[in-house]
Formats: sequence, C-alpha cells, structure tokens
Amino acid sequence: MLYNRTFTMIKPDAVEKGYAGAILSKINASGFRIVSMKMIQMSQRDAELFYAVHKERPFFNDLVSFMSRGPIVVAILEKENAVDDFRTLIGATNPEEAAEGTLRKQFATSVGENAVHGSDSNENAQIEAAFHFSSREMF
Ligand code: IDP
Ligand code: MG
Repeated sequence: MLYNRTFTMIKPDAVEKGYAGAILSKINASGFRIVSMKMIQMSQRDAELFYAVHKERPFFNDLVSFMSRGPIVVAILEKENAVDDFRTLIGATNPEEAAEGTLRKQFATSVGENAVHGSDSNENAQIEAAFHFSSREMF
C-alpha cells in the first residue's frame, strides 16, 4: 500500500528553531512529493508507543521526553526508492558523522536532538504512517 513511500517527522528541536520550512523545502527540492502532512504534539504515551522498539536502550527516557516536549511536523513522502533515498538525505544519526549536504548535518544539534526522523524500511514506513495518519489523510 505504501510502496515507494516513507514517513518523516521534523522533530521538536528543529521546529523550535524555526527550521521546518527550510527542511520541507529541501525535501521537495530532493524530489519527494508530500502525500500527507500535519503539525502535532505527541504525548509521552504517544512517544513511548512510537519508539517502543527502543525501550531497552539507555536513551529511551530522554528520547520520549524530547519527542513529546513540543510540536513536530509529521509527513508521508513519495518518491522512487523513498526509504533509502530519504535516509541518505537526512544523514547519519549523529550529526557529527553526517555527510555534507544532509539535513542532519545542516539542522541537527546532537545525536539525540537530530532534527529529522526517517523510516528505516518499507514495513516500518507503513507502520509509522498508519500510527499518525488515517487513509482519509493520504493524498
Ligand atoms: P535513526 O533516527 O537514525 O534511525 P535510531 O537508532 O533509530 O536512529 O534512534 C532513534 C532516535 O533515538 C535517534 O534519531 C535519536 O533521536 C535517538 N538516539 C539514537 N541513538 C542515541 C544516543 O546514542 N543517544 C541519545 N539519543 C539517541
Ligand atoms: Mg531509526
């Protein structure tokens, strides 16, 4: 159903700093079509559920607090090879290791507060998109 689609979040650090517009502009310029988009704030519970796969990691509590502390922009993006191409566009998890020209290199603060999320597989893209959007919100 979401073939050639990925899911992204512009995280609270980037929204707080006023980077949402610049990030969306780069996403568009890189050939992604916006299928769905909205601004929301996740509750602590939402963030725990969204990141449940990381619940045993030492940074889990910090991640949940961070991701629920302010508004985020959530979106579904469409492009050929969307998942892999978007992971390339965002860059490494740690901005110090992110390549020049990537979104995390340009906009992230730290390994935790790293500006942008991108799904890591087609299966997770579908799960994460369905977490935030109903089929009536996909265009
Ligand atoms: P990814 O976002 O590049 O896929 P994941 O390993 O899936 O990275 O981790 C999910 C999120 O958890 C990261 O984007 C980041 O916000 C946070 N995170 C990952 N590793 C660390 C860490 O070592 N310290 C603090 N936060 C981390
Ligand atoms: Mg990940």
